[in-house]
Amino acid sequence: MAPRISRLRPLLDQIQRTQRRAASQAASEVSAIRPENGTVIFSGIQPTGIPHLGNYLGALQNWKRLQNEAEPGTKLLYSIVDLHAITLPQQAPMLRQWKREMLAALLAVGLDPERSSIFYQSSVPGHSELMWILSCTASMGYLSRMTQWKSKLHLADDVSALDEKAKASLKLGLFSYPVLQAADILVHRATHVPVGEDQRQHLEFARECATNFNHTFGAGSRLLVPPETILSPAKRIMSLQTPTSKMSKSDTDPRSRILLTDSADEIRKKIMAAKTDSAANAVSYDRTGRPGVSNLLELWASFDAAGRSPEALAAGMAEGKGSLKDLKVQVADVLVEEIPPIGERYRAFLERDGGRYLDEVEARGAAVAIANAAETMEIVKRAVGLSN
Ligand code: AQP
Repeated sequence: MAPRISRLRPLLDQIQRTQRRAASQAASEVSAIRPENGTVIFSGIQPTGIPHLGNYLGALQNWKRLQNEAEPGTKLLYSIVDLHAITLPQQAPMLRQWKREMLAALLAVGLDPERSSIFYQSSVPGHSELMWILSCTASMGYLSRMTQWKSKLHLADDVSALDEKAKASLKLGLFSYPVLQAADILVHRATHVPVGEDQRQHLEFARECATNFNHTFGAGSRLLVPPETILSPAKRIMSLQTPTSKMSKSDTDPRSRILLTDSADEIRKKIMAAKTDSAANAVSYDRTGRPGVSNLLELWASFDAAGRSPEALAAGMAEGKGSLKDLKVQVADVLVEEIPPIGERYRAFLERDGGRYLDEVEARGAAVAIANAAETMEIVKRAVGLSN
């Protein structure tokens, strides 16, 4: 009997680890909170292009809601994460331009610099300083199982960092991206992090980094704060051209995404050209079987004033015998009402005071973030033995 159990031991351990991880993940996720005194909200976005509908529905809309509902005493920190952007090759003039454009876009969606601190990640040295300290205890095995570096390099999900294929293209910065992301969150002692569903795995890693650090250097006391994830109600928004992949700034096909700066005309053209399927010319919601049609229904539902679900919208269309073309016209109409006003505000912010307004907003946000990060770094350095 004993030898059989010992053979099963690795499997049992693995099952227990998976169960523990699922339980801890469920405990660390919420769909909405009302920020109150003591809450610290942090989130980031890469300056790798103009934000699209996926960024908006998966993250930015939630950032604005949290800001608008925050009670006095809540800290709101939103970072344009330029150090993350350079984990893939970037042209320097383009990166400089994208940083400013992202700042203008965040203001255009409704972030208010009087209430939210908006700053470039590279303006706050604490982010990279804490990253180094965390990377001294981060597990290569855990990082190797992360999916983002594989999807960025178009590698299979089961590839390991030591496989020949991965070694040929994988850079250390891209591999250790989740450690920097953990540092971004932990250096600000964020209690809550609003992100899209695609970031779930990284947030779990950040919690693990905080717990490990507290265990190693603080005898279990809360030197670093394990953050809770606030998942946006909008699921992952998919590419309009390949609806099995997520909508992304770096997709080479510009027709795959709706930018927050697109004109009404551009929006209509992209939606009318969206890939659906030839299963039927009627509308039905089936995320696995009909990803293109379901993505359009989800976009519509995300803006529906009556709050109807994608299933309810599909049922409503089927009753009226709506075709896929009718669905596209409907989705385009909804988006044309919502998106172009954001683009107009974006252009006004870019030009305000000859561009100086954006510099001032960033400098103010960075000053708050530098002071906030410095408090954590003092605690961390003392705990590790780097300072007295
Ligand atoms: N398609 C999506 N659906 C829902 N949420 C999304 N987010 C991104 N794409 C979708 C959320 O947007 C926030 C900022 O993301 P990011 O720019 O930091 O990085 P990303 O997730 O890698 O976004 P992109 O657009 O795909 O950028 P590139 O092409 O540069 O990698 C995050 O909260 C993310 O969840």
